[in-house]
Amino acid sequence: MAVSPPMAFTEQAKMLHDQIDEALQAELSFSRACPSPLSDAIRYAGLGPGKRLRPILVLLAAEACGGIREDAMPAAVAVECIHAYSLVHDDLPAMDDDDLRRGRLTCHRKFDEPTAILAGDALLTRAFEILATRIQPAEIAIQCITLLARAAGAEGMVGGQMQDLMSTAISPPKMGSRSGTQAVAVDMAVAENERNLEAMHRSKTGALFVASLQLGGTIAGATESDQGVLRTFGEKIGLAFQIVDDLLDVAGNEQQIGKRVGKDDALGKLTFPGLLGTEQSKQRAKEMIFDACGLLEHFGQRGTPLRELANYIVERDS
Ligand code: GRG
Repeated sequence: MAVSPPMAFTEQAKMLHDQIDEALQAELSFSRACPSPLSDAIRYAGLGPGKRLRPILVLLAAEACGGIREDAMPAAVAVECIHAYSLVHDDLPAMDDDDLRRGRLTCHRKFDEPTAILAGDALLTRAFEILATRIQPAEIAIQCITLLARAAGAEGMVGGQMQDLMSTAISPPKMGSRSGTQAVAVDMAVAENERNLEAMHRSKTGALFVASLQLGGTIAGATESDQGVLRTFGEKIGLAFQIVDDLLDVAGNEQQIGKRVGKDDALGKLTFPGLLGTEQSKQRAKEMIFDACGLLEHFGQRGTPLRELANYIVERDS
């Protein structure tokens, strides 16, 4: 019997993307009890042309731990619903006030602000409905609900968003003729800013990456050591993802990324390129991905797709 060659990662990712979208389509269908402007807004936000990175992480983590993709699909869809809700709310005038997302009008610009707020609320609640009703046995469903609620909530993504709203960079002393004490003060301010920035992103973006991997692991019956590897791998790729996101905001192409660029700088936000410079930021992201990929040795061959996804995260241009 002829053995088919291994599928290239881009083809595999496209296939996963399509399978996720099919499942998302089904889960974001509503009865007439949901007013049609609301279901239109939910589907606009939930099915928009995104990369589906987080649900792909759920599926690949499940497979790395010896599980089956189909069993992990409800959790993949639930994570994407949380992600879509966070984007809708993040784009609102009270938050980042954006008019472009995924190459199209943001939800509140396409519909209106109250509808976008409600669409975000509905995506958030749908995520937990999917976990509660589609995952068996109930004990695993409860573990998944707990995991995702913690990652998305006040001690995770929402808390990270609050840290972002509160964040102000500590200004290092002005450097004229830089004395020894001044140099130490500058280094300390930079280190403190870096710590704050990393802590904020660990919650705001990283928590959902980690949760995605752990949901996949939980459904596949991962061991504690599998989960430990997935957690550290998720933390590292989450941070690398954010560094690349900051770099794209500085030098990315608005059309390719599908959102406004240069906003971080205009708002005086603390960013990795702002803090470390472009080259050092790129280097940092590459190191994170290198370390993350090393951890995947734990899964042997089954870790290969996660490795390829990690490399995509640092090489992406959108
Ligand atoms: C709860 C209001 C609220 C916000 C949560 C995650 C978050 C905080 C806000 C999202 C804003 C943002 C742009 C964060 C930077 C990193 C990020 C999540 C980028 C978008 O993710 P991609 O690139 O998006 O995976 P696609 O469109 O591909 O799904």
